[in-house]
Amino acid sequence: MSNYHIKHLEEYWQVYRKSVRKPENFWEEIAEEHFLWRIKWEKVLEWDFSKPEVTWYKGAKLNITENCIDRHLTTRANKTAILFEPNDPKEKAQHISYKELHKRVCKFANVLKSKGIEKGDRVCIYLPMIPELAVSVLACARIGAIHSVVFAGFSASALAIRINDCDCKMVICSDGSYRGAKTIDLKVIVDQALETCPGVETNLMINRTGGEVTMKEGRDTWIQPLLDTASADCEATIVDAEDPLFILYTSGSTGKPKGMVHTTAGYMVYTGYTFKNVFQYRENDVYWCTADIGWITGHSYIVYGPLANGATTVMFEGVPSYPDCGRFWEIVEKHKVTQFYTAPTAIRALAKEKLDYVDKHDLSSLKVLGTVGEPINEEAWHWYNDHVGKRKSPIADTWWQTETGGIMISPIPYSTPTIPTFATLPLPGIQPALMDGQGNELKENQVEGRLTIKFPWPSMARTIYGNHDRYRETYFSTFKNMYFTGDGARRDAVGYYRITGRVDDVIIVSGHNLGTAPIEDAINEHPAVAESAIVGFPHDIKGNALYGYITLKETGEVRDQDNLRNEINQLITDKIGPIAKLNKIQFTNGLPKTRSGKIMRRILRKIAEKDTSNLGDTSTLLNPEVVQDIMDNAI
Ligand code: 7RM
Repeated sequence: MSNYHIKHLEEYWQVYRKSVRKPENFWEEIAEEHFLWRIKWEKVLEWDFSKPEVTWYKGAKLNITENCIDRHLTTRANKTAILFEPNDPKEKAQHISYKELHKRVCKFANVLKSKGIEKGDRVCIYLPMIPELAVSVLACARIGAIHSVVFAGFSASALAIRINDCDCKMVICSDGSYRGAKTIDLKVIVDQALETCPGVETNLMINRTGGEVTMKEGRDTWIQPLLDTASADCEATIVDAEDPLFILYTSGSTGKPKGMVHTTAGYMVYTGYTFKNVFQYRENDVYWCTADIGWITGHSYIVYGPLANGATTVMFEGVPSYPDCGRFWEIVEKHKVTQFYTAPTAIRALAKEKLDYVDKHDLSSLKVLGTVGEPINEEAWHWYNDHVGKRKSPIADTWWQTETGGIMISPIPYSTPTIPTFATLPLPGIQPALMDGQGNELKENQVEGRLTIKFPWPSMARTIYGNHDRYRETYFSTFKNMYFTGDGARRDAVGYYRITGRVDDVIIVSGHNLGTAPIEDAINEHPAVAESAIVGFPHDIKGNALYGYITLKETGEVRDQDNLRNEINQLITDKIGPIAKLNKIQFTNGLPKTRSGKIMRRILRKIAEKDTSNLGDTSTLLNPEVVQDIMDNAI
């Protein structure tokens, strides 16, 4: 029995049972067989969720870049590690071999050192999806510096908060970025942010767009001349298993973002293991995850997981709609992509477009599809399955979080079943539990509750940077001795999990617990609907009533809105019951979304409650302009 490439459901259960019966043995075996250590661990796991303190591979010494790069040089030196596809389809793709990647990372690391960066220092990386983003992340890891990547769509104020929260000494940015037809002057944003960041000594600049920039004497430096003269040898700094590898900010229930701290050994083992298993990765595959490295999905499943396996990982600079809505499929055809991993929001956007955009491309190279980020609705799942996968590529609906570091609940393609809207089964080593509101575990099947994890896994975040109390409060205080995910889930008759969404999205209407996701699913089945979001608002009789924000497909047709409202409520009545009917329906031009495509229900809730005095910071939204429009037309 192999822990990798599990081949059928029975084998999954064998591996799974083994993994939970003796977790230490399981994770020891994987760490031994598949990774490179300078010194092995004294103990696989120590943990205490009440503190909370978790230590994996105590005493082990390693460098993650030796695992992701150096060890492949004997067998894969000329194999493409990073396949860069630029924003402009006319610009040539770059095939960066493992040998070349090694050279670029070493040179970059030497430049960091020459600028005074040492083990443990924090470096903020604010870059578009260009190869230097991956290279700079790896260069930090090479010398034991802690990278904090901030998505290069965030505003100056959002960037400044993140730089200051973890006291970054250095920023790495570019002059600008290309996104579709637009060129964005990133340096202007960085300049503005740095006005309030006194701790930043150096700003290393990468030339991408060639736009005009003002350089601040003593602080700003172009990196290229330094790279040209830097040595291509850089001894990897050996770090401790539990030394921090990176900080990544995620939004919380308050305005202040949480700097999740991930450490080295456990993160490496878990992302390496899950990458190979979930994507059924084979040696000559071309794997593509469309996320941005500014999110955890990009950290774990564009950079570290694939490279730890010696894979070819695609990095795409652009957007799915440029130069037209067939771009994803054109790239799949061009590079013969075998695994394709994207978000439901992208699938829904592309499913709105003409089918011809998909159908005209040869997608026969695809073997495995994945989704991540949100619950995927039935309609989008079927569109993905029918038109992209041609019903022959299983879809891994992967549930996980910034905090979990890696995929937690997901089908294993070609082995365990896939079911629309179900993330299905926990991966080996993961022990989920569902809890009721009173803190009791729901042990049966066919139950719905709050999703928790009972036992540590190697890639869990260890703390919130500078605020361990908030870490304990947020994740370990709701349920004793358990990690609380903040999500709700249902377990069906055979034990498969369906994530129903954040539990803060549960609305109690006349004493009934209603999840927003199933109602939205029902609405989205209406042929005129593109997207919807449901929130609650106070109601004299029901306690709460439902307010629906609905975006229609753009067909140019004029529709009778009252008629549509009736049809939508009829659909809800048919699918869920009259209790879930909407009291108010507002048709919108768009829904406010985070940059990673998650609907910001907090803002919609405030508008529904007619409390718009304090909407919080909307500058980090993908589309801040829709907020005003929604407020103006609120019911
Ligand atoms: C990887 C990532 C985490 C939150 C999580 C869920 C939601 C993610 C799924 C999902 C249903 C999925 N990290 N979520 N994946 N919900 N099905 N397959 O997205 O930190 O940015 O977000 O995203 O609510 O708690 S994240």
